Amino acid sequence: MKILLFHADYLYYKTLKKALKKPPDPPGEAKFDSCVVAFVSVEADDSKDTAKLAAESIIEYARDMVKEESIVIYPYAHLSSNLAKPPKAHGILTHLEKEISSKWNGKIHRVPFGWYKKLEISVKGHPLSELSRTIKAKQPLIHCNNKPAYTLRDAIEEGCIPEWIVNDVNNMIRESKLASEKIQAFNMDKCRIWEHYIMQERFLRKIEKIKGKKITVKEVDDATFPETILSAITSEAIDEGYYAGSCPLDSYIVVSCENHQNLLEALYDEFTQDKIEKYEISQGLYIYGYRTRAGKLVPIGGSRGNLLVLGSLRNLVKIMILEESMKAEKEGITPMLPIWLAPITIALIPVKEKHIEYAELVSADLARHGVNVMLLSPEQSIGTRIRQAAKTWTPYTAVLGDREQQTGSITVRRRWETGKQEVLTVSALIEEITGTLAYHGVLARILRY
Ligand code: A3S
Repeated sequence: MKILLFHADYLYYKTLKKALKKPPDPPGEAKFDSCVVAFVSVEADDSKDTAKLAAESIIEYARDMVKEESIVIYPYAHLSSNLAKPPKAHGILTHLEKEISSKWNGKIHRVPFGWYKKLEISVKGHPLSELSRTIKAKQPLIHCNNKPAYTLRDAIEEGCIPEWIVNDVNNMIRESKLASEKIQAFNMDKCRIWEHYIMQERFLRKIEKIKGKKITVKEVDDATFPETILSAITSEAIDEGYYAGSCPLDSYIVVSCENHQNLLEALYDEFTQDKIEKYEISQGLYIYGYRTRAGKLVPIGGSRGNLLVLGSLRNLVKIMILEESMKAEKEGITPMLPIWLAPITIALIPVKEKHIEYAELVSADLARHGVNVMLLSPEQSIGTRIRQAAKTWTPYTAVLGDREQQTGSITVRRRWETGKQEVLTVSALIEEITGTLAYHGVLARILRY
């Protein structure tokens, strides 16, 4: 939706002639003294949600910016080349009017739609008296059936979310001070919190009933985990249509039990009547999921040995990696991601400015073979750049200097071989990496890596 906002001394209009065969509004004539005028072009992608956001924006302009009490909505089809068809545009404009009047104590008038009009306007001329706005509805947080679901209602209808969750979320928001504070603090949407407040509570109670004892929830210590890795892993999944929570209050439920599948089936009986599916993603590491009506696999848990982790895909990946790294650290091993899961496989570190060209050649060669490369140019010292690569957990780091450039080689450190480095030809390194990348487990496919 495109909006042109004016703070006017007056506006006068008179409908003269039909612009549509059957204009949905009757003809009219009116004059308004001091008022805010919003010329509005409704665009093809607009929805009632857009109208709601537009209403907020127009009210904010009138109330906070120009302190005006009267608003005039003027249908105006000249601000966009992607207009909504008249019936839809009219529907959205009437909704916009409704939204404004429900939140606005001042006057509101909507100018007739579908007419050629005589128009006179006098704009006040102060710095805020002419503004434009583009309003887009927020990005959806839940995807289902391959297309974004803009509302919880869509998601329920697609079978992505059972209705009780929505009712519980609504009650929770009404009743829980804590929840509403957290929502405000993180500017979170209802959809985003459903998992954390509702699923968690609901599942905890259910698990306690099944197991007959109290369960506590762990908070993930984000400081120990490179957030960049997590976002890279999970954003792909979100695009693919899997719900992967990205709530800053990430917490997860870890249960120690024997028959994971039975427990999950009991927990998810409200989501699916089908069997919970189980996949081995790497040795001894399993992921569980159920299919939505649209056939999408929704990951719900992961396990190693007796340990079952419940939560969003993001949490699953996170906790599995965390558990792995804690185990690794205990054994004195540097924690790392499997090479196929690491968003960036190799960091290239040219020693000096003059080595950048060689580093770019190597980088292009690696990229041609599907290897994700991060090139850290020499603005900082070599030590700083090596630490930077270590922080992002790149499995390989390579320093490129005179010797490498002259011999067409690359000096490689592997994250899992602390203190060691090896000189390799670029093609030998490519062979090593692509050999590992060729193994794509189920999780890799889910995550599209
Ligand atoms: O196109 C003829 C008139 O129908 C209305 N209209 C729209 N308004 C906003 N957004 C859209 N997508 C619209 N599609 C149709 C407008 O009233 C439009 N008329 N020349 C002016 C009237 O003064 C005009 O835009």
